[in-house]
Amino acid sequence: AETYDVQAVQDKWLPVWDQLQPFRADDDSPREKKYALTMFPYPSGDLHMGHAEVFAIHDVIARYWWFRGFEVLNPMGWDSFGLPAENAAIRNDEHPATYTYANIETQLHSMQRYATSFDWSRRLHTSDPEYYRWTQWLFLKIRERGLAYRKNSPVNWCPQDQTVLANEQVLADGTCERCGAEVTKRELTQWYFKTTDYAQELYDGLDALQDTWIGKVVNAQRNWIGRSEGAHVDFVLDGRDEPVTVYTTRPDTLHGATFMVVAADAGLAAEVVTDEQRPAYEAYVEEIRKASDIDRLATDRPKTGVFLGVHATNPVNGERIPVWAADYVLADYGTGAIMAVPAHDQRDLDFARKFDLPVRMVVDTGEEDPASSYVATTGDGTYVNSGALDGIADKATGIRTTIEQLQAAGTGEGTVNFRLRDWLLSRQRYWGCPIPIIHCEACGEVPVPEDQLPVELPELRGADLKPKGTSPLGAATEWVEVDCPSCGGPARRDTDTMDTFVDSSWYFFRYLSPHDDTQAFDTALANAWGPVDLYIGGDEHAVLHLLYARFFTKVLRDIGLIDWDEPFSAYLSQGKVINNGRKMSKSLGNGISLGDQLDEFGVDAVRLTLVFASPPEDNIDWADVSPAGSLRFLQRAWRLANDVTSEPGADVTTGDRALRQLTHRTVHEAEVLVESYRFNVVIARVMELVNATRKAIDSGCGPADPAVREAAEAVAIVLSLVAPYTAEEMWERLGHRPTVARADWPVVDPALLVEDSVTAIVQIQGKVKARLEVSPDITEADLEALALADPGVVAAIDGRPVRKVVVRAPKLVNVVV
Ligand code: ANZ
Ligand code: ZN
Repeated sequence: AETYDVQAVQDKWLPVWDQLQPFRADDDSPREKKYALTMFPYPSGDLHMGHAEVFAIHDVIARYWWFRGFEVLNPMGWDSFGLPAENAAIRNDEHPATYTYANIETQLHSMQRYATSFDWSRRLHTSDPEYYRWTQWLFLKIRERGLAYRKNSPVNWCPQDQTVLANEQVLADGTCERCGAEVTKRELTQWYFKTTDYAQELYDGLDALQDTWIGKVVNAQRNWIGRSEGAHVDFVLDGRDEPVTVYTTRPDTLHGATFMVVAADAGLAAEVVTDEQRPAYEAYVEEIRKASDIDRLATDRPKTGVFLGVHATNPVNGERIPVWAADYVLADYGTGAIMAVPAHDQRDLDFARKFDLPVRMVVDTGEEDPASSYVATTGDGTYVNSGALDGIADKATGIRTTIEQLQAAGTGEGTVNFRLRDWLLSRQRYWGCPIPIIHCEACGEVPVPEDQLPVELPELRGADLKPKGTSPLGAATEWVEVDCPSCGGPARRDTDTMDTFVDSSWYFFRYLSPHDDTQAFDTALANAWGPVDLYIGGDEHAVLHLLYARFFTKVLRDIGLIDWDEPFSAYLSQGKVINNGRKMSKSLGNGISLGDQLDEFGVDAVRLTLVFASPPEDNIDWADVSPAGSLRFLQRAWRLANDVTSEPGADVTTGDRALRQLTHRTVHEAEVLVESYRFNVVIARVMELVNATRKAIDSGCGPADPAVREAAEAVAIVLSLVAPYTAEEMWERLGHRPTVARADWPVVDPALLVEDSVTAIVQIQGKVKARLEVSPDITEADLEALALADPGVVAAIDGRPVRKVVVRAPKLVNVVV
């Protein structure tokens, strides 16, 4: 018999699809629109198993939506600026553009062979001038709204990549997200986007996404934005006119504030320190510069600090408390100054203990006094030593009362604080979008006029791009030195480039019209297609890309370019492909090459394996799955199509009922399962249908029964969601023209979903007293019980003793009284 030649089938259908373009989205289609988006890759190397997984999962949804009558926008492009490409280019001693565009071609070819349903007419690259022209335009719009600015401050610095990093790019252990080097601090002038202006909205918007964003992302963003409610409290310092404001979430503990701490590296500490204490202070600052924020905030770290020589006055009781500088208070959080309440905050208590400062309990929780236990009590209790609060036993009342008191005295007020910082977006690297600003001695910052965009990246062929701490663009003298657009005098271009996360914050708008040279995107199109109905990507972007894209969306709305608020209505984060329980890595030598897998088993078997392995959000251990088994299954499915002998369009109503029921049940379940992302179960159901159809052909109704054709066609259609080549080949062998991807989804007949039942007759003394709908395989005992419980039967028996019951399941019950 003929065998299934996987590679031949692939070679056969790829050019056919290329010609048919079945997935081109029509902006003017009357069909309801769906926007399916999956994260676009960095062009570093060829595709890997991770891409294969996410594309396979994503494709199920996109293809399913086409089947269900939607017009589907499913675009793809490349996030082609950025450090990975630049570092690789330096390693290979070639220009980043050469490296980048060569990899894009490789990846494109692989994606097409992988039979993804992307609409290639929408393809874009963020490193193309036609794209970044609009990135620059958006930067200028954002700046016009006062949401882009430059400031000098201590910033995260990666000594390996020799560039600044956004807070979001520093991992929890204080290392660089890209290269793993220990991140340090540097004082630099950098560009920022004012994400903090949107902190509240970015936070509130998460509530509505709670149920449709699958995975940990919503909580990760909540924590990152870090909203807390508390109070600003003003403390007057000896010899200083302006009071110092602290931020506290526990204003109710004000009576327990026994000292004050200001961030050692903040301007305030340097300003208020007395001459006598200055040498000690300066030595201390020198010592702490090296530590990361994470280290500094850690509770288990020995506390360090220095007395600044001044005292502050507590506004609620007039008490004078010493002012210290320490590194466990961060300069850029809250106000950079705190009131220390050692009895009820462990870090303050550790500090008090180290420097022998007083500890005063103001909330009695029934536990041992923190002054002797050295364990701060943070729970609820009754206020003590707290003036008017004494005796109150409720924290909310304590906080409210204190805030009212402060407000009345003009020494404080309730406030909301966010952990979120502004987004540091400038980078001292070459391969990125140039910042469209010109610096003029006379005019200051001057935006490049819109009609002069894009500011093209100079080629710098042969130049040394190795990171040096300042942008390599500074060396492009001819490019840098320009006339000021405002006064015509000599001026210099900004030499920094933008973080690649800027490029990817708006790419889903540009897909709508990637070659439009009159605007970034068309508002009507954005409102018609947007927001994205489902976005699929990895968890690693939880707080970076997804937060930035949300910020951009809100700004674009406020500029009036769109009328919606959130970019991604639903989000699904896929698990990782691992091997032998470990992340794939060079050092472990456990990497799996996608190319090898595709050569050995073919595209469909790899895709099927990835989708079948687990629910999409779980990790897949390649050691636990069987692409060979997937391939055997695909061959079985393919053989069904060869065996069918009825003609297309045969009357199915006369077909084998049991097989028809299974077919319709399978299609119906596939609908429910796809919509709830249980793609692996869809495949399990199709496998059952394939087995049943095989049985029907070999030892049941036979290959000529129209029910067999109906089943085989349903298999081809549902299977096309994951195994498009096999499905297309089946479809052709079943007598249809390509492409199965745009075939009519089978219409489920509800009558075939109902379980079959039979009518049982209940007789008393030979007379019919009731009819019962029961399962054909009901037991005698069940049928008897059912019959005797029937109200009609009970009434007919009328309390007489039952002498005999004869049961002939499932049809008859005869009762003798
Ligand atoms: C007094 C107090 C008493 C505090 C108490 C806590 C417990 P979240 O929830 O994260 O916003 N804090 C304020 N600014 C700080 C800074 N720049 N660096 C380090 N710590 C800072 O935390 C707010 C609490 O963290 C504030 O409330 C303050 O300590 C501290 F029983 O004030 B609290
Ligand atoms: Zn000027």
